[in-house]
Amino acid sequence: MSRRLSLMALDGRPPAFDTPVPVGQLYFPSWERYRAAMAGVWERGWFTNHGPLVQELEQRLATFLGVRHAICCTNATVGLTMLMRCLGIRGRIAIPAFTFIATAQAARWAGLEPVLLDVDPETHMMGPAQLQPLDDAVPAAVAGVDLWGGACDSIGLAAWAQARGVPCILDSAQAMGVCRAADSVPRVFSLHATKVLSATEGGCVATDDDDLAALLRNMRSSYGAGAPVAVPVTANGRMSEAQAAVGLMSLQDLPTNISRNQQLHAAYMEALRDIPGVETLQPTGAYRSNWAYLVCRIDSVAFGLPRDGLVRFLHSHNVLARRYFYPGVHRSVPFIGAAAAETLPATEALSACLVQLPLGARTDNAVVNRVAQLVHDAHRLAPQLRQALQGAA
Ligand code: T4K
Repeated sequence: MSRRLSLMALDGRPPAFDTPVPVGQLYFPSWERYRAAMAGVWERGWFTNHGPLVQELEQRLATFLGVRHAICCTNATVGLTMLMRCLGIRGRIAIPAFTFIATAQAARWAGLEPVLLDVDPETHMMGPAQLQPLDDAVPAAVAGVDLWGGACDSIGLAAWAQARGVPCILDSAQAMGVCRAADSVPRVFSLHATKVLSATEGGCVATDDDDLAALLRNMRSSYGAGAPVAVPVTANGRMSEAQAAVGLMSLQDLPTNISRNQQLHAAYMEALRDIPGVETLQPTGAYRSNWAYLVCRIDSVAFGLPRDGLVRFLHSHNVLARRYFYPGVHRSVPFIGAAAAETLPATEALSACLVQLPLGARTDNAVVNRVAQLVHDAHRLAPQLRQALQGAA
């Protein structure tokens, strides 16, 4: 899908937006706050290696998440890889095929073979029901993935894993600020710029397990590790002071940004309500969402255009809607053929019909209404757009 600025949109009008409107959260502190935070870093002359800001962020995140340990690292992909290595998992790990490719890539970096499973067609997440095919071929571990500001059934996944004596972990890259029923599953959050809590890049592994935390700190680097613990391999998974400074400000702003998201999400629900073939999804499985994702399911027959047609129309108006997750992991290099498409009907269907619309800092009520109006227009102009798309193909 093209991200170029268009001169003329697919319906022949000038683009609705002069500058691209992205889907990412992109909530950042003001330049003045950033400058003050960086001045402190420069004054201390301490830029990385588990400095005071990383230590403060770890403490604040542990309190916020209600866990004994929050271990900050470079990004969630590195955090997932380190977690898998520290748990000593060898062999096969069950993950959903409907996830960001990073879940599977982390497994690969950890030397594991991902077993790609389907997801629930309603929640879009893998739960214990999807693990059933593995009852007779138990993998070495299970990794659930939280999606769309919701929470997967981590208690069910953990119970399945525990009954078979294997570890369960969570890829909670998208789930910072999501409140769920308590479990004791170690998990990894992303603090990427597009996430609701951002350190520009960053990740955080959360666990109550003291031994696991010690392993993670030693594997991440020798700095800030406390007592030395033997690990199979060390990495440089450190978070810098500059990242932590942004992360601390972002954590301070998190409640405000989540409420803002919630209000914008409700505005989208209202504005998209009556468009045939468009279903706007609510987060599932959590008792409080971070409202960071606006996901619509497009029924191409009722809407008049396939999902990809809508995305191309929106891009031509500089709305950078995304097709997360297209394609499924089983159709992405290097995992092509790792699972047969017939075994993944929900993944196949979801990767063909979901679209994410902009939410977050670059969005306000006016943007929501204009984007929703464009979706209305796409439905109304569907026959004309189908022709334009065919011509452009
Ligand atoms: N597991 C799951 C379930 C995940 O969703 C992710 C990441 C991970 C694991 C791995 O976490 P990390 O290792 O990244 O910490 C984006 C994000 O890069 C990625 O973090 C996220 N999930 C994924 C779902 O989306 P891209 O490559 O599709 O999007 P990107 O970076 O092009 O940005 C999206 C939009 O935001 C674009 O229109 C451009 C705009 N943008 C982006 C950045 C970074 C800006 O305007 N400014 C910016 O600084 O992956």
